[in-house]
Amino acid sequence: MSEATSTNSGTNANVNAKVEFPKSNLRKLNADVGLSKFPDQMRRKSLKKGFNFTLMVVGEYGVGKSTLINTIFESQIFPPKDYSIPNKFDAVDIKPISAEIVENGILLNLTVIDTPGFGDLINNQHSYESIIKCIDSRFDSYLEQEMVMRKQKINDQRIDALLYFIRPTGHNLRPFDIEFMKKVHTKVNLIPIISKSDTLSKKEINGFKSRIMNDINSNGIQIFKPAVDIFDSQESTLSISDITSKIPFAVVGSQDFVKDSSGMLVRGKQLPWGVVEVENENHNDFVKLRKMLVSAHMLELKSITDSVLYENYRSQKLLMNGYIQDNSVFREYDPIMAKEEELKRHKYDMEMMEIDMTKEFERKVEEKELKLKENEEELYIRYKRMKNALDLQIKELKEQKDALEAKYGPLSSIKKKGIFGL
Ligand SMILES: Nc1nc2c(ncn2[C@@H]2O[C@H](COP(=O)(O)OP(=O)(O)OP(=O)(O)O)[C@@H](O)[C@H]2O)c(=O)[nH]1
Ligand SMILES: [Mg+2]
Repeated sequence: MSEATSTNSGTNANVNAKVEFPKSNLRKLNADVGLSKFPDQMRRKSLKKGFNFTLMVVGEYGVGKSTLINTIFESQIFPPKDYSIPNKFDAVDIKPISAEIVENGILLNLTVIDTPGFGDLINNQHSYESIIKCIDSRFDSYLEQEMVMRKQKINDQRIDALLYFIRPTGHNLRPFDIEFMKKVHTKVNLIPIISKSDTLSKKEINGFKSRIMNDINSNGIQIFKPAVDIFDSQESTLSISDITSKIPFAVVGSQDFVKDSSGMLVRGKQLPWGVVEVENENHNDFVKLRKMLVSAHMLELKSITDSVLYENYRSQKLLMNGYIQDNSVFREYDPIMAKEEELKRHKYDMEMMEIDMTKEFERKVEEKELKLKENEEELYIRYKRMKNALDLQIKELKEQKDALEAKYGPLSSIKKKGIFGL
């Protein structure tokens, strides 16, 4: 039975009968994948109880889902598979796998939901249905818990991002891809990926990417793009536009190590014409995808899931059940109000910073003035010493002159005649 069909999706259901999603194959893994670049405040939170992130991977049989996830998290999250055994599906089998990943003391409670069978059914309508049920049932579980307990205590299993794998055909999106994306784009952060990009040339990839983006835009499909904030530094604005320019990410996944041109061992694939390196930005977009997903925008993905996607779902669900949501009651869910509060907070921080900077400036000026005064005194003492030494010299010279004049007469007459009268 699939995960979605085993859950209870009604909001009127007994809330104590909390939906428990299977946590299979929990692994504890150490990694170096960019978690430690989380902002400090999140870091402290993560150190204490861990940070939950739920990722769904969708794509046809053998498109490279498991390999890419293992490569991103540098761990054997998905065990190796025997491709000699043919797969036969009569339903999409929703399979969550959980892992605890630790990097420099940061704990990530990762859940990856695999969807074997997607796109491989005789009637692919069922492919969509199982996935939509899975997304909805996780929203429902959250909604049910939210009605009876504090937000901090909720077991949050909502899906924070959906990686949609596109085969590297080099053509266009298929009607099937478009239909699926249209069904899920308002429910989940959609991230399109061209897998196995090493099978296409750079030129083919560029053409494929622009055809995919045309299809996405002309069908009004919303995909996740990191947002540029007016308060972002120039550096972070550039980094965001660099990431965005790579969408849809054309990636290579590999857990194997091969020798690069300089003989160094790198994660990559040995091809007949050379080595394709997973983490070489000239070879593919893996680094940018991982940066977006793990180190730079994981919190943003979670926040959009919470404040936009879940909120849409929740309002619709409550409306269907005869409730009208008053957003002023749910202040934390109103994106406009949240933004205004963020602006206020930012203004306050700026004012505080200005006060601190003024104080620091005044302290520095005072320090400098004191130093100048000390220097001035030191200079005066040196001047005094030199003047005394000079006075002494003048006095000595004068005494010598007097002695000479006593012996030879006034110096003015000696000068005229010369000592020897010449
Ligand atoms: N050339 C190339 N091969 C890849 C890449 N990623 C994965 N593969 C190979 O493709 C095959 C399928 O990879 P998986 O990661 O198991 O694919 P999957 O989508 O998880 O497959 P299912 O779980 O069966 O649906 C394996 O033989 C991988 O070694 C890639 O980036 N380039
Ligand atoms: Mg797999």
